[in-house]
Amino acid sequence: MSTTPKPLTEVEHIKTQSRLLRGTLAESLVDPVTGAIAPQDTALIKFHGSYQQDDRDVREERRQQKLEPDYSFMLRTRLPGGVATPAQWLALDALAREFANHTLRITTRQAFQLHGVIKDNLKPTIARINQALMDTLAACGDVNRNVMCNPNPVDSRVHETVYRWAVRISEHLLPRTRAYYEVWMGDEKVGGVEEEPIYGPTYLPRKFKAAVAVPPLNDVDVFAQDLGFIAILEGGELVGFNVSVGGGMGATHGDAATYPRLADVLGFIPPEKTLQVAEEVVKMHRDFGDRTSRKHARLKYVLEERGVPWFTAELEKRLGFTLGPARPFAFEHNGDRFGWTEGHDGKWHLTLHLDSGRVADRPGATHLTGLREIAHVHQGDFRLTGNQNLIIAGVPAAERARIDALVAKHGLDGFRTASPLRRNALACVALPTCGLAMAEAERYLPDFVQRVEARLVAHGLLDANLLLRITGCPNGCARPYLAEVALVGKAPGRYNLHLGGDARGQRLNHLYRENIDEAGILAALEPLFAQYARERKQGEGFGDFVVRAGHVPAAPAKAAPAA
Ligand code: SRM
Ligand code: SF4
Repeated sequence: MSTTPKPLTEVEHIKTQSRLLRGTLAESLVDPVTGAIAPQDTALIKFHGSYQQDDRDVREERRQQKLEPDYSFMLRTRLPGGVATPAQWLALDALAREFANHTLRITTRQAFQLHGVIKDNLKPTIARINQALMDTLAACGDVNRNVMCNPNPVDSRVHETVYRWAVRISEHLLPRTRAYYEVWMGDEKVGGVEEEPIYGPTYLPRKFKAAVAVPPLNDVDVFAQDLGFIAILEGGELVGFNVSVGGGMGATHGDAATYPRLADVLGFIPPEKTLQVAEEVVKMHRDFGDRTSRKHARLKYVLEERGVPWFTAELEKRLGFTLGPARPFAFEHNGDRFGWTEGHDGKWHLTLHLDSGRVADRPGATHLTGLREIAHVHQGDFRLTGNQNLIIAGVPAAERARIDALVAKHGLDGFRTASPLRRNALACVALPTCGLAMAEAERYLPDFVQRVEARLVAHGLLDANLLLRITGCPNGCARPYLAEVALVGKAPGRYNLHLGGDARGQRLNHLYRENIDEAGILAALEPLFAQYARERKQGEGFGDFVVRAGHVPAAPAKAAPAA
């Protein structure tokens, strides 16, 4: 009996015909009839670091007025490890005010996003990002995305080494096409045959994400990544990495064939094998990922369906060497540490909390202006965290007072008074820019936190380090399935409530209540908070407690090899 092969997805055809990501982007950009680009180019522009969006707050009104949607573009930088210089900050700040919606958005992958850039302004914006020695290449699309790295320079002398590896992984996995420079910088087309040695002409079946973690901090949520490198230090030196493969968060409501998955630790490699391993894992995604269904195309499904032994054997065959046994490691938490800390070199680092990573000027909280003023005087660098926060890093002791004064003047000192709940919380962008949002997230977070804080106060729990994450849909952009409490958008004002993550990024939570509104969420949490206040053990997190108390099953944790 012959079976007809399933057809490739539409995006595969677009990539095939795109002449290595050029498509008709150049023509689309100069089409004066519409603020949009041609439909096939909306898939391609992602590889260049941009998404076409429209303002969903006015979508219906414009439809009634028979106007086209209010199109604009989101731009995302590629910024390995989230390190930016003050000059780069100032360049982005200027672009935010000149061409975008007067905000900068720090993402859950340590990058910047600009929202609201109209088509005519895309080219100058991208050109200026490049002039500031950053780019947007491969920030989105079916390629390796921004490589995350533990951003904290405080504890470890090897941090600089580890960060360099994140940069090298990012650069090694960049697409080689000149399309980006032709379309955005007006470079001449160079003659000869162009090739994509790693990706091939159709790139990957889907997005690919990599991160480097430095235990005991798992602030990059390494097990949520397609590919993870867990730094192993001995005697304060980097001796290599444990390699983890097959993590991912995205799911679709009502489709059991899609699910979040934690990566598996495959084994240990010395540092000099890092790029080879990264390349071969990417190539395995290229070769084995499902190109017939976008929902089933992530590497995690290859791992889950073919199994870890098969994956490891195939990887080792391609590498030509075997991985060593995974080395012991232990993660303590996946959050940020706020306030000032002194680094090993006597410099100081100040971690600020930013609600959902949004840098804006609001009454009493002039964060955009404040960080601009800080960038003008700051002598170190900025480090974007994977938790949407910001570290003003490398401050000489004598400069601390000046930074403190600016932080206070512009209301950036919220971290000093905010509850742990507020400081740790993440929310994805969602409405009004995200085309996939089913419910509010970033705009809802402050109100929701306030309501939960009131209940925590009532139970004497305001000091609890509760990890809350909210997303406007099940795609998982704020990695909600790792939170102790997560709201996953289902419809306007309605969410699925997930409970039971471990705040170390090593255990998936579980669906606890489905499709409930705010009153339902608070009512569901109320008895759990009461019981937690009565019965929590010393140092026990809320996620661990709800599992121990049997409110949700204990999902298998990604345990570290025995120390
Ligand atoms: Fe995401 C799609 C925002 C991190 C999983 N994500 C989107 C889009 C581009 C919506 C779209 O496709 O039209 C969102 C744009 C919203 C906007 O208006 O800006 C969007 N994702 C974000 C950001 C900005 C969320 C944030 O609040 O910070 C993060 C940008 C990261 C970056 O700098 O690169 C962001 N997205 C993530 C993460 C977290 C991570 O990578 O650590 C995930 C879960 C991990 C994973 O990939 O499995 C994530 N985003 C998704 C998915 C689901 C993918 C899947 O496998 O099913 C989508 C939808 C898709 O790809 O079709 C998506
Ligand atoms: Fe949009 Fe959903 Fe991602 Fe939130 S989780 S930014 S709603 S795609």
